[in-house]
Amino acid sequence: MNGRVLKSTGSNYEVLLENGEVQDCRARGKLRLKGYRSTNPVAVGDHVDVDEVEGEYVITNIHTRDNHLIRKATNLSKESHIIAANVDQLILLITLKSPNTSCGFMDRVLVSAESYHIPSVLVFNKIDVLDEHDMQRLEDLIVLYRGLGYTCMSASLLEDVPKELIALFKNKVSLLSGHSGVGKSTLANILQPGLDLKTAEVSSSFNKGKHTTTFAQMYPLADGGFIVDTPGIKGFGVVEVEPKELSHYFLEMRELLPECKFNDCQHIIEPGCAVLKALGQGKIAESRYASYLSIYRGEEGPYRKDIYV
Ligand SMILES: Nc1nc2c(ncn2[C@@H]2O[C@H](COP(=O)(O)OP(=O)(O)O)[C@@H](O)[C@H]2O)c(=O)[nH]1
Ligand SMILES: [Mg+2]
Ligand SMILES: [Zn+2]
Repeated sequence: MNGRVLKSTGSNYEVLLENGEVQDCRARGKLRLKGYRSTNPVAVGDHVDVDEVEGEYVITNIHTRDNHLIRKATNLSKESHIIAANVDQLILLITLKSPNTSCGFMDRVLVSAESYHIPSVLVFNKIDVLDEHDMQRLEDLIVLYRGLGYTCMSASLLEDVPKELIALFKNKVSLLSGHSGVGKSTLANILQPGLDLKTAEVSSSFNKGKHTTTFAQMYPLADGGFIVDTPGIKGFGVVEVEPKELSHYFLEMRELLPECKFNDCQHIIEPGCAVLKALGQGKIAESRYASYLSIYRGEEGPYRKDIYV
């Protein structure tokens, strides 16, 4: 039988089977997808084969993953923990007021998602609280990020919810990301009344240094699709990308890379750099290049504490 892992608690898995039942499963010993050195063999979002033997359900096979979110088990460890697999999209909620989301934060999340091969959609919320000046900033940002190829939309979730926003989630596995207070819980509740994402609550205790052992979980939406909740995991924004690879995850830089004079160009001071040339011509936004430099130099910024999925 085919199934989809909804929840993992270390050694037991909740799997949605193709017949619509949710069953507790264990994984067959030594089950492991080739090429992974993770502490957990089976991850939330995995497509699996399940066998039923005398009322016991056993995961016998993991299908190849389209993508996966991964964290190092500890800073020193080579082993990693797979947070979730086969995520279709990241929905990044942004507010320009209460709270303000900086370009630096947005770019960190986008680069992070890009490095996991997860497409992102930008949703600007709380437009009801914006004045004329903020509205201009909003328009500029939408022009910038649409120009990069990202889908952008704006909303005021308390007033009315755009149909296109709801439609985004249909039959997709989505991660909701954004600062605390941007409206993640509000949106989750609109999509699935009663859905209580743990993200914010656990994340705030996480910030106080408490250890949390809560596991990621995938919640089915009534209209089809899933939201992945990753309590306590600041999986986005803390970019785990080698500095020399970083420009691959800035969409406007990626296409210029073959034009840099040096193969190993880092786009900082090198002669014949196509990125610096495009920056000088105004073809790359200064805010984007500033984000590039900030991530490249390993600056986390004061907003780091609020970062979570
Ligand atoms: N003015 C305004 N407030 C909103 C909007 N969407 C959500 N809020 C409010 O913003 C606060 C934070 O929302 P919440 O969903 O808890 O954010 P979360 O921390 O990202 O989960 C709540 O008081 C919401 O009612 C909106 O479009 N406009
Ligand atoms: Mg919340
Ligand atoms: Zn260059």
